[in-house]
Amino acid sequence: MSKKYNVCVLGATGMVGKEMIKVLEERNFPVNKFLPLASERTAGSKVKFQGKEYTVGEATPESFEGMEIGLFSAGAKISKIFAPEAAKRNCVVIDNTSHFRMDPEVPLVVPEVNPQAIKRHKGIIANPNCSTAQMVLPLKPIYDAVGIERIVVSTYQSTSGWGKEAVAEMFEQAKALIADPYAKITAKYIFKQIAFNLVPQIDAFTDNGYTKEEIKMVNETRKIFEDENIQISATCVRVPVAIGHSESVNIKTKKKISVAEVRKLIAGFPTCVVLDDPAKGEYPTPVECAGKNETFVGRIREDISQANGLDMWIVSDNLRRGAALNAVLIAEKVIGI
Ligand code: 3JN
Repeated sequence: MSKKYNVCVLGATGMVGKEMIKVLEERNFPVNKFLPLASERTAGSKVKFQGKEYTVGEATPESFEGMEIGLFSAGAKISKIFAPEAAKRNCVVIDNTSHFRMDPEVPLVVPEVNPQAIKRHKGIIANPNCSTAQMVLPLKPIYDAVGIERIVVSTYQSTSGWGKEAVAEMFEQAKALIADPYAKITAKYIFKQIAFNLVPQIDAFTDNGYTKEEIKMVNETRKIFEDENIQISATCVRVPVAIGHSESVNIKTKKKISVAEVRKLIAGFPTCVVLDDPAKGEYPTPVECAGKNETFVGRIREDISQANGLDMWIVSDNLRRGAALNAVLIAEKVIGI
């Protein structure tokens, strides 16, 4: 019989944690013991795995005793405390928070893009930010074929990226505004009203005017491509969509490449799908991509404003591709399947 692993999910009650459990099930990950964990705040609630109900335990350093794989998504502060405790006990942590992403000792991995980095791990492997993960996938085959000099990206990020409270807030605001267009809206989780609105702020502002989310995209993309010379500028925007992040991406390649060649390269890259037929009005939207594992690319066209410029539209399920699926794919590589 092939080996099965003791797997814990820290942050099991959150949107990403729940998706992690679903993806482990769907992919038939070889689980021996399953242990859902959370911080003090949500421990005690119930989750289901393979038809069995489990009570979510409160994470303590000892929880990781005997665990072999830990999928973490309970926030950066929790990861900071518990990831080293788990790693110390030989539980390989795949961490979905920003805490370890830029640590030179910690590989930052999208398995289809830089699987070679996994081998360097010392007990902790980082999952990129959801917006970075879905962007680097279709860019990777272009990067390998002709090089990328510069990336300018604007994101259209769904509320689930900020957690279930943000999704609920969007629906509550929408309900109030449908009942009364003049309803007074007070934003609680997202920085401003999100229903029927756009909010060009994700995470806190930094000193240079960019938000942390935007800086994450810059630094993480460079780390994953192992290329500090790529010039990157990002604008991250929250949009009133529940699941699925979209990105308008403009790149300047080092050598010229045709749109037909780009379509072929992306279509041939694992887990990427080209949905791009302007004649038929075909392109991806977040609603169509939610619940799916693939990263969808459309609107691929030559940028008419510069030499070697390309524009494209990249859409993916942020909870899956940007988080849960990416983590489970890393775990599969760690155990060698
Ligand atoms: O809002 C999104 O769409 C993505 C948000 C990600 C996020 C939110 C709060 C804290 C992160 C992240 O994954 O980078 C973090 C964090 O871990 O710092």
